[in-house]
Amino acid sequence: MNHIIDQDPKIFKLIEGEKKREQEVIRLIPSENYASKAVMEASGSVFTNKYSEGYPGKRYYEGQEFIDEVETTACQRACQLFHMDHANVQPYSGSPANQAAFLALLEPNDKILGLKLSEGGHLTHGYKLNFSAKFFNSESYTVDPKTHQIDYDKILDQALKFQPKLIIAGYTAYPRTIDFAKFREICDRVGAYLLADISHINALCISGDHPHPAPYADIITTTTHKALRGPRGGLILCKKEHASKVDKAIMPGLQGGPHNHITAAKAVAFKEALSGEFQTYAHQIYLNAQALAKALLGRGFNLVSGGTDTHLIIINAIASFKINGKDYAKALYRAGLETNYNTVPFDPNPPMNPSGVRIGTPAVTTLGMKESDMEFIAAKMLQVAQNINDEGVLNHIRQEVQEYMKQYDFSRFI
Ligand code: DSN
Repeated sequence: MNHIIDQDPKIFKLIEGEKKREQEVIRLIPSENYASKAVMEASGSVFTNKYSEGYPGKRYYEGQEFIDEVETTACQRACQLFHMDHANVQPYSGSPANQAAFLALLEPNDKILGLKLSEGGHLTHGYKLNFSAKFFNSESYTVDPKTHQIDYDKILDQALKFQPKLIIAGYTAYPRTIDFAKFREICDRVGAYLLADISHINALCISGDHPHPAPYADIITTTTHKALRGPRGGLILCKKEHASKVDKAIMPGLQGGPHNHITAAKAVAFKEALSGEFQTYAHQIYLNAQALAKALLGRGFNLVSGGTDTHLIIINAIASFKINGKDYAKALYRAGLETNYNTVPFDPNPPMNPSGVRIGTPAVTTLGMKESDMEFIAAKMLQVAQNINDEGVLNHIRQEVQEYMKQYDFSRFI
């Protein structure tokens, strides 16, 4: 940082502020993490200077001898990691990856079926204001009102009536196991493609703590950050038969020049994720989420679906403490615990002021937290709920959290 400090002290100061913040708060947003310094170095490398529209060996610019090998390596590693025939590492993030999957498999106005946004689906899975509903004919399935879990029989009935050309499985705020085999059966009954968006569960699919969609999905999309711990970016994996359509959908269909520095960082992250150490980390994410859910349930918290099978938990703050999700998340943050507010299934409240708070264990697991640390987190979360309007108590908890965080070694990331 010894150049930016002189050249742009304002931005330098803001970066330093964020560095300090990330070391002082307990980061529980399930889509966030700490990327390794190796990933950060690659993403800050000279590859940011280079244009490479096209694919390795077929570019429109000269000077590709290094980036071609980087991109080929990233694709090979991604295929090995996710057991799929073909990888495209160029998507700028998860949303463009989903757009490209649609563009590859569908025509405008084709029918798509995805989980409703307010029940855990993603914007790009058919939300009315998103491209996925504006350019395609979208219908949403819902979770069961009692169990808050996916009801496969109901989805089959809906699919038989609606006849979608694409069904999306894989979510942003759904804490339970997804049965990709059952989704394949439903897709086969109606002749639909299966798109598995594993952005949230990517690491658990790698470690075997969540079933892998590879045998069942036509296309898999994922972000490369979140639990996977790479740079901010997207990835598409597919069967051989869809490879050329997927590549054409990304370029020229949707994007221009790939972000080569991010491609390099993705390659580094995939190498990390192929290691035994990553398997241990990903399994610990799962164990920590189990321990955190148990610790919260033991303290009277109401959790959507009654718990978790994955890395994430949704607390119904209204049902737990008669506090709305936004107020609770804001109080938690004042006490040094970072979460995001989230709708709960069939939420009577609007998305900007919903009933729930979403938490997850990837970032704290990266730091080295174990099951016993989840007791500390649950205890502090209860104390915040019980003292939501007492700034003195919230400040005291924040100091305790800052002290607690001093035991972790951030030099690997920051
Ligand atoms: N916005 C992301 C998340 O926080 O889960 C999903 O794309």
